[in-house]
Amino acid sequence: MIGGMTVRAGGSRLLGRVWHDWPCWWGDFCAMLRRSEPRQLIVVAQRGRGFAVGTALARCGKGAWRGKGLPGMSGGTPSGGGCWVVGVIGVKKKERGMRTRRMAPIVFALVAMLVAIMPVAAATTVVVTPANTQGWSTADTRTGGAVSFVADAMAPSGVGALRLTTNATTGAKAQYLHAANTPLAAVTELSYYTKQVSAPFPGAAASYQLPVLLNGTAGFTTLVFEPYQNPLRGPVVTNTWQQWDVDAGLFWSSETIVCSNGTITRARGGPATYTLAALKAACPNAVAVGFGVNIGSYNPSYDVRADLVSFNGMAYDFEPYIVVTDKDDCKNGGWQNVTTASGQPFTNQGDCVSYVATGGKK
Ligand SMILES: [Ca+2]
Repeated sequence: MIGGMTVRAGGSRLLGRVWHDWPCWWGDFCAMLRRSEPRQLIVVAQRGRGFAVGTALARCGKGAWRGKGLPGMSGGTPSGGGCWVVGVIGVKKKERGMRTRRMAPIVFALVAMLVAIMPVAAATTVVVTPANTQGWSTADTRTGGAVSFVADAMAPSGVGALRLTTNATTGAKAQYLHAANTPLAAVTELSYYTKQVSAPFPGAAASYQLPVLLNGTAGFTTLVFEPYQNPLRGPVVTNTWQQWDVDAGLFWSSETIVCSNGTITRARGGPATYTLAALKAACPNAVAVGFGVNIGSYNPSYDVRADLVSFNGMAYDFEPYIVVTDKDDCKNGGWQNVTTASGQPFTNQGDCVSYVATGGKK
């Protein structure tokens, strides 16, 4: 493979270029993408021992995935194993329908191959911004509740985090969820970071929510992890980022559901009594249909933050903006998607390139 070449497959152009500095497994389907190119992409990548599959815009820098402020996947500097993009499908909109059908079996083959030879990734990160929410939505956010993206210099990843607030009413609720379709039996890793900024209750923090169908296609309930109900995980400390090992904790259920091996009893607000193992044992056909964070209802006057919300090894890094790190990110309209380190937008491509070239002056 020769750097800079456009690659072709099946007569349709794959967006991006061959990245010649990295080993690649899949011949014609190996390409690196420019940030400014369309986001209807499926990327299969390996970084170190992990891999990621998803709709994302990934970019490998020379020798590194630059972990901060990139859209799509990022995750810091890889250890020696390197980074392979083994399958990329990126087509212009008018070609997409045809290409999606044709390429799907190839993607599944790639995924199967990766699953067969590698453990599940421990820490693949997807950057979520207001402009590119990566499948997240405000879901059941109600009057008086709000979800926003804020700068936070102490956030565990990047330059910011997700903010959830409720006003003084008990009906206020703020929620941010991502869809899933994963057998509960296959759910092994759940975690997130929270920071309580202010609240009337010492243990207040965003809960980790896991909407599930406990009987596979029926039996909907939401399993809820709340940091203050999990004393083994430590107390909530105001104005401090804290990571919570959710899969090792206790959950309460929003509904009573009778499963094949036991009944899960509703306990809205707690106490949290169910381990993940107990839920899997009682409800062997359960499917996780989403995950995310929530405050309310009956959590008035909360101001809390969350970041690196992780589901089965895929961590979501909430960021208010994307800081430019490479002048290539400015080209082909890309300047409109990136900002200075302090979040200031650029006025044109030249402004953006100049900012990078001068090491951050604007
Ligand atoms: Ca962040």
